[in-house]
Amino acid sequence: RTAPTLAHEAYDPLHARAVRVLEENWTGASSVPSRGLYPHQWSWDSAFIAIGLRHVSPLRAQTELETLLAAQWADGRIPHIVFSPSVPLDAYFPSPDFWRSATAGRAAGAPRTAQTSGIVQPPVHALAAWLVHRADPELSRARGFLSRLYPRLAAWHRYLLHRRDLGGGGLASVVHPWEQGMDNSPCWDAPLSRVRPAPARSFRRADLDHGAPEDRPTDLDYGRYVRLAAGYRDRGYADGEGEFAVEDPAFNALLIASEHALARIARELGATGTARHARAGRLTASLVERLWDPAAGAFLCRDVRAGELIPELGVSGLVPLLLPELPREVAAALVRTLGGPHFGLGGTTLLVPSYDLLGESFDPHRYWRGPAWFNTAWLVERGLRAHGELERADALRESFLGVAGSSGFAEYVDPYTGEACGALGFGWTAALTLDLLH
Ligand code: 9WN
Repeated sequence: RTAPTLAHEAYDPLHARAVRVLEENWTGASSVPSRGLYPHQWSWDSAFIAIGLRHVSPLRAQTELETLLAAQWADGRIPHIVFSPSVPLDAYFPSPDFWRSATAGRAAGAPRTAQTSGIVQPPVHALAAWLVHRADPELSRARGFLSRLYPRLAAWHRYLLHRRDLGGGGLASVVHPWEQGMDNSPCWDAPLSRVRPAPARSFRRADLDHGAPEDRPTDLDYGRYVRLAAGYRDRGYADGEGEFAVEDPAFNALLIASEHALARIARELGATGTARHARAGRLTASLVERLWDPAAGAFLCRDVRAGELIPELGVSGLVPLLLPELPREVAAALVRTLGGPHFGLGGTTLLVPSYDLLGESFDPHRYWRGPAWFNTAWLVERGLRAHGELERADALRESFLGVAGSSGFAEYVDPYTGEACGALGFGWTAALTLDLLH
């Protein structure tokens, strides 16, 4: 169980290759999303990586989440990046000297011992913690894994549900596209267009040292990302005033799924969990009320500052399928949308594209503006299964495994051809491959 290397299942080469990727990305107490492009610990990457690691080393899976949560801020936020002190400053932008967590984040309770960013990422953590626990309950209990994590996860959800309810309707808002995790999705184009970009000469992008420029966000996107992040930092990371605030369906669906997981964790620890399940139910109702668009057959993002829904179809609007308690007609419509002309699943596409195939901004290679990603495919696969769509789930699983293997565990792929884009040997692609193999 505590062996220094991960258990291999030699009879399945895909399994062994995925294990090797996780082994290569492990740094001792956590994982990097990929060597090269992303040399630190990322929040939602770590949650997905732990979900895969639990099959080969429950101890590493627990440690992955513990390391991330050790960098939690006193106000409850889990930072989107925990920086590795041994990596040179210019290896990734924005680096610790941009975020200045220890000084700018002091009022919000940034940790003294770790350097972090000041924004967050989707709350997959309680779901991951529960799945990791279940992989080896004995080890988990012996190490007090859940009892140590529970208060931190509860504080994290409290932060999102209170400080981040910027729209006043019960849902959490993201204040930066990096927080939602689908950085340059066309869903952000309208709210971002109001942000005056920081001058290109005021920062140096490190991502272009590793990624093809045509597969990455543009310089104009980066100018806006920098302006928003610097503004947030200069306000001491206080929530409420920023010019960008969006309620996103995937972010909130993951919060709801994690709230259910937290209820299960509470039960495991001797409480009832009833209040948390009830809260998750109320959040699901708010999600449908505020973000469901019956005409689109999908959930949309709400631009909180403009007070309107954003008329763009992204994979984020399909992720709520993950929630088993979704009204039946909503789930049925989501399944139709997935297989229809906008996402083409089971027809023209191999995996779920990140954005509407028929949308004006669709680009099969540019990051979150069309390519298919493996974490969203995994979430949709789970959703199909939760709603009894077993054949579609099986087909998506097969396709996921085929493309993950043939692409070298790519960060993202062309949704039509499966051609690899971005980094290879990408952590969550390998981890979720393992999860689907088990
Ligand atoms: C900014 C690490 C992260 C993922 C995000 C993905 C990308 C970072 C970047 O990489 O974002 O956080 O530099 O582009 O969009 O989802 O967590 O893999």
